[in-house]
Amino acid sequence: MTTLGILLVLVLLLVVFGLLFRLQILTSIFSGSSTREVGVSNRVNAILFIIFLVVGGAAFAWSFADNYDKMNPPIASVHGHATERMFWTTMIILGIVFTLTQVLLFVYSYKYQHKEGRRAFFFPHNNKIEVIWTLIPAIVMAGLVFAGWKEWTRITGPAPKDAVVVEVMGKQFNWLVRYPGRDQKLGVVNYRLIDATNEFGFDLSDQNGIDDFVAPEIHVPKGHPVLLKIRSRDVLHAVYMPHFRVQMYAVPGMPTKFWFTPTMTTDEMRAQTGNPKFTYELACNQICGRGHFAMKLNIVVDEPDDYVAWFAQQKSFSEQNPDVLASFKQKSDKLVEKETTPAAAAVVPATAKASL
Ligand SMILES: [Cu+2]
Repeated sequence: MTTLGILLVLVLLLVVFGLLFRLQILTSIFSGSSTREVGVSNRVNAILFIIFLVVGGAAFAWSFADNYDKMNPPIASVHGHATERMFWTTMIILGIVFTLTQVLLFVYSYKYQHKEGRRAFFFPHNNKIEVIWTLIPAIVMAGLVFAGWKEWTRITGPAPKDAVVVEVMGKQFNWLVRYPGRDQKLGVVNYRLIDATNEFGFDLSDQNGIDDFVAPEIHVPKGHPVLLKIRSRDVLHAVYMPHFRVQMYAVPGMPTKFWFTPTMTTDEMRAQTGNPKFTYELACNQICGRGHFAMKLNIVVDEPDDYVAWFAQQKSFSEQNPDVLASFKQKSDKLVEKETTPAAAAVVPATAKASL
């Protein structure tokens, strides 16, 4: 602590000496006993500004054009077209303002570089300019925000009643998928029940969960609304489905949702892109740990008939894991026994009293 104090005092002393030295130079300049040396670096800096503007601008344009296709995969959802339109409207307006201000910034730095004898123009205030550059951006921003808010509330509002429900749960480092069975109701899950077999934490004492099934990939029907129910088991993840323009956080302890309507089947997209291996993808886009890069899931968009056929083939979790189902049956049998045996019922309050 003492050493730190001494070091601090030394640094402060150095700063004070530096300021005194600078003060001395300034007084000598103003008293006329010394002239300020501008040197060649002034001109070099001015030229570097222009070089940076041209080279930097060209590099930006090249990287934008080169990555355009990666940033803009073909749209395969209904709302995707609206969000895309909004994105590009915002991008064009901001792009024009950004280019204009940056070009002026660098060109003026060059144009108004130091010249002997030239004095800066004193221009402290102008009401007209203040009003113009406050009102115009405020109106434009309000318009953009309003359009965004309108679209966002439409997308994130309640899903249509007949929507296909799919639950996606993020975990380090993969996605788990659960579908409600024929009853269209997802059963209760409990994180305390999670183990190597019961990865979702199915509570099979809830009848709604008996026909729920898990799937290795997401299947959805074309032209039908899909409600994604999103959860996380451990840390923050994010569901990112670029072709559907869907992105939503998967937050531990806070379920989120997103509904969308796919417009192109996987086969149609394969034909359009000319890539026979094309698959829609759900990727995690929230850095969540060392296996984050591999956190992907395939999505298959089927024709409605194919989807129905796929759905019919799926076996429920309880059917595939009779041991887990049996363990719940045992538990409930014991509970029934306890409730119906008067002796057992009498023991419970007695022990509870004793423990107090
Ligand atoms: Cu991740």
